[in-house]
Amino acid sequence: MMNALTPQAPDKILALMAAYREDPRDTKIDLGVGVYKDATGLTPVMRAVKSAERQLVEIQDTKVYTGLAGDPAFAEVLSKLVLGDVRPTDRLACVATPGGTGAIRQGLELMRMAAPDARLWLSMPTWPNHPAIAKYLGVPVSEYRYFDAQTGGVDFAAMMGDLSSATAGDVVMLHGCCHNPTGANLTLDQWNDVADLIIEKGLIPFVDIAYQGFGDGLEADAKGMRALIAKVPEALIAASCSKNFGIYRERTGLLMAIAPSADKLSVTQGAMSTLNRLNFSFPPDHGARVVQMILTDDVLRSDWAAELEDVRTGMLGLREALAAALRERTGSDRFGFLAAHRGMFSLLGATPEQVETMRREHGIYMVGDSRMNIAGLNARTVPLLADAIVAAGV
Ligand code: PLP
Ligand code: TYF
Repeated sequence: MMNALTPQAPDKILALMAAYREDPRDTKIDLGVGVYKDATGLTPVMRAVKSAERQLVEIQDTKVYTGLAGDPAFAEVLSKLVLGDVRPTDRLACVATPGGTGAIRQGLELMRMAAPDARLWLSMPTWPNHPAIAKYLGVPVSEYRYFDAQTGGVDFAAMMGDLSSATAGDVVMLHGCCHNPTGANLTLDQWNDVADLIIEKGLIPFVDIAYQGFGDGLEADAKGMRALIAKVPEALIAASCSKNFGIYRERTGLLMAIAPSADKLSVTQGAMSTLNRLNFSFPPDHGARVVQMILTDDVLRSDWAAELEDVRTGMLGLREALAAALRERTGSDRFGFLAAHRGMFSLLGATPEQVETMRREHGIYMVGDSRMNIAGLNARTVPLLADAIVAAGV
């Protein structure tokens, strides 16, 4: 059997992580994988997570299976955090999943089960796992233009133009906030326009939200998505707790499906629970329980929100410092988009050769498409990166 296997294309982001680790230079700078790092380069366990975990060890008296959908208390609090006051209680089906990736996978499985001929529309560019999972599942993919390399912003006219050729029943993947890899995001007005197009064309939105709290704040980051959800009859939402709770390896995510009417809730929930059973039976519970404890305890919740806010403002400060350092060196505002972007990532706009030069000459590791993880910087390395960008002729 194994004789028939052929080599699989490696995940470029994860391959870069390995290359960074093997580089012996102590001056190297890691702007690769999307993991938050503090000014000393560490990814600490958040205070509220540590505290909830300590309590959990004391109070947990069984580790028997949860339900196929995971703990309903987790789904309730996380769906409230994501959807806020547009959460449609009588139409909302949820399953806990292994991370946001698991939620995307289960959402695409649901799409394939319900509408095998529907196309999935992905932004160009997007997180590489979106097309990879869709392709593996045999879900047909179309791309819509999204990023304007000239301005570093969203090419909204092109996006709307491309989406207007989608067919009723097609699914449109949207990044809820902090677009990966570009860092360029829709305005609230643009979210509303996308919602109107989705309704007019009979499309189904699938929102991937993996960075709530990393852009403009927990509530602000959800605003556009909520405006969309308030309008559309059906939707899928994949939420990840990996980044905003810093619990990457606990694999904590939630797939939410908004059914078109309350009488379709039970069949939707049943399909989602069955898909969990067919893929892994019960979802991981530890991270979900920690998140649920934090979100339902006033002290833990405010401490978590405060620490997340420090993470967010720290990244914003680095963005501004980098844009300023480049303004100083180039005498232009050509890189001003770096300060306007939100989240962990920005697409710098360097060629693959320039990315390679920066890696070889300066030990700076960014993804080949010139995606930089802003959290990989600190006050000392911002000027080094600005020098390298200018030296590489970006
Ligand atoms: N979606 C996007 C756009 C991401 O960048 C990530 C990565 O963190 C995820 C989803 C899901 O991550 P995880 O499976 O670690 O929760
Ligand atoms: O884009 C990133 O860097 C993060 C982390 O297969 C990640 O989303 C990268 C690749 C992958 C899973 C997670």
